Amino acid sequence: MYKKFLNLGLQPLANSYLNKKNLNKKEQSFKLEVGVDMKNFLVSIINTVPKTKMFNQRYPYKSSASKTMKSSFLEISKKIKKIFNPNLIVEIGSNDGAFIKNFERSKSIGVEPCKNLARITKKNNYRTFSEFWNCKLARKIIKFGKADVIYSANTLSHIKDLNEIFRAINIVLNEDGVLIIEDPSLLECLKSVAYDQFYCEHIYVFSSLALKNVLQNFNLIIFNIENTKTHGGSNRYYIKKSSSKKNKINSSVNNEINKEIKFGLKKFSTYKKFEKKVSISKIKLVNIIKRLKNRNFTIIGYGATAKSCTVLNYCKIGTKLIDYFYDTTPNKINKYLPGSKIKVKKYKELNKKNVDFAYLGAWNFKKEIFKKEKKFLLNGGKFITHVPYPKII
Ligand code: JHZ
Repeated sequence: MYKKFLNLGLQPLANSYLNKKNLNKKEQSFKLEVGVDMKNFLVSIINTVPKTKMFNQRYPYKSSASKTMKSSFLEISKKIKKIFNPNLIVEIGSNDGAFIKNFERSKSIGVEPCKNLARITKKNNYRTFSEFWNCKLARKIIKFGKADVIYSANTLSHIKDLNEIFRAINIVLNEDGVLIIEDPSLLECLKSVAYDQFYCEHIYVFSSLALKNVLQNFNLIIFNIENTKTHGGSNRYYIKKSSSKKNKINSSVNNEINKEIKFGLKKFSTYKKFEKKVSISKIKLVNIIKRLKNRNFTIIGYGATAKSCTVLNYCKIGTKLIDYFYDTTPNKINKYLPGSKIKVKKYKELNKKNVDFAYLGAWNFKKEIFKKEKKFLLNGGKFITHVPYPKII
């Protein structure tokens, strides 16, 4: 049972970009509320959307759209090869192949339910199952052998049925195999008031504490945790079957859990404090943008992220405040952000002549973006962010 601590209002589906012709059609919306299960400390959105509404043949997000993600996938791939040298690696949520392409075709299998994305890896001759991850699929996969490594970044947090996920993983994983999960960290999300980590697709924002509790129901155990910088601060969990004698549990696991407990993840008051910070963040962000708009500055959005959908709709920021968004993803261009209906334009290098301020929708790639927009910054251009608190940079 989830105890509600945050209400982010009525929200459209975060990745359902609108075409010009359906701009005036009523969008589907759902109540975005977040709660915590005080038994296992799992944080989840309360009303979930059926998976086929979110993940289908029109899914726009491509992992390869950022250099940061490509290099993060390359780094972890090298590490996996060096430490685990898998004969078979299975990736759950292979998207456009940003990770799996670092492995030999004969030694890898991708799973990607969004057909438009699966088509890309299939075309590159990677074995790809365009299906949702479940036990039925797991039984199909093991015809190719059991996996020494199962890798899944930013995907398991998107699947509601944790029972089905981990039962299927147990079917596919070798007795001494390793499951590596990478997802945004709840601790980082709360610390940096990144409330936009909550949207329809992010059913869970995991903590080590919660994941440990959930995994023990499936005889799975975390043996190593790494903090990574991706997506605003994520955790990479290395997990094995409890029966496996390989891979000793190292101190990172207790260290991370203790850090989380010390921050207060076991106390409901921590979550209520977060709620308060979120409502202050909203007021401050809207004030900054309105103040600038009243002075006739041009404000655009940079990176039409799924996260932006939560911010724009929760803060009621629309076309009167933000002129348009720039994004590098072909599938989003000339479409409109859900709910706020702000147009997404094809990315052009920022130019102080026509842009004064850029709101960072992709704040998680701040470093990469600032490097790319050095000229804009040097010429007096400014960014606006709401993470960790609303400010002009
Ligand atoms: P990014 C998606 O969330 C959805 P989003 C999903 N639910 C999830 O968990 C994460 O991804 C992993 C653009 N961009 O990664 C590209 C530029 O335009 O923060 C992307 O559209 N210029 C699966 O959408 C967006 O920003 C740039 O220089 O919140 C980034 O999206 C860069 C770096 C990015 O994920």
